[in-house]
Amino acid sequence: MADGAVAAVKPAFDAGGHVRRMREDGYTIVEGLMDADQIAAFRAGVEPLLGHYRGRNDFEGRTTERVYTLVARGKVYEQIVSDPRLLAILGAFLKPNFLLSASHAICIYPGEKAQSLHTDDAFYLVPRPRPALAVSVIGAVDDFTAENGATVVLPGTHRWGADEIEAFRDGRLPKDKIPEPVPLVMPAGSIAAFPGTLVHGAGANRSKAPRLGYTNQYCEPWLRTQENFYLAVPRDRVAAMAPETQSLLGYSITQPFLGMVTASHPAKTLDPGWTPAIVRQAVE
Ligand SMILES: O=C(O)CCC(=O)C(=O)O
Repeated sequence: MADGAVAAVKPAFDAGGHVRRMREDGYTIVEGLMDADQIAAFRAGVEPLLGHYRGRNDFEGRTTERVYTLVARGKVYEQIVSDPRLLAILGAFLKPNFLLSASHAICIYPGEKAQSLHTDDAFYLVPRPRPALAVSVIGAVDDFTAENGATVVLPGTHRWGADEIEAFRDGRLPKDKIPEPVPLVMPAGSIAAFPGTLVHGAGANRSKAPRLGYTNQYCEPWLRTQENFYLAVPRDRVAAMAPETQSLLGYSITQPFLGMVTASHPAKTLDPGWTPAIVRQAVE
């Protein structure tokens, strides 16, 4: 597929419309990415893991709990990471064999304050304005409301240059240059997708119930990912995943040879009995 083209998916799904909204407004919402069974499976998978930790800093959220490496914690998480509708949208922004960069559940408990507004690809030090080097997905497992901490976005800020970003961060940007914040109110099962250049953050949870959601973030295949999935996910688990998910986890080659394993394709490491060449070829 040509870079920037929109892949074909079921005719009823308007991937091109979502891509257009992301380019124009900086975000889009896809309702129904998870059905009721998937939502139930999502909850069942993370509930035993919740209730033990809190964020270690204001960014993670001190009244927020995150479950990292979500993709490898059950089938439903693999499905949502590589849903064909989502891959069609992502393929319009990122080069073939783009990677999963981060995958975690985010449970925002009542009383949590708003997360500081930020961009998700700020650590890739390529000057702005620029095309996104990453695309973020935020998914709703509970309904997202303005009261319970729905993600807040500043539409159009994906086009901001470095000067505007810095002035905004330092509180120097005139108020009339800052777009009205939009809470991403959406029903459970929906996702919001936006380029990594868009200013956004989790909202404050002023409700009486936790807000369960998740983020899956994707990046160009020539960039370092936030989570190191090669080390985090045992190879036998990767071997049992769909080829699209394996590719997202880095078991793919970016032309001409980024990602090779001792001059061979990384997917070969998923064969039973594979041993590294440096072990096989060891000289006594
Ligand atoms: O949970 C959310 O609504 C957004 C979280 C977020 O933006 C982040 O942690 O980078």
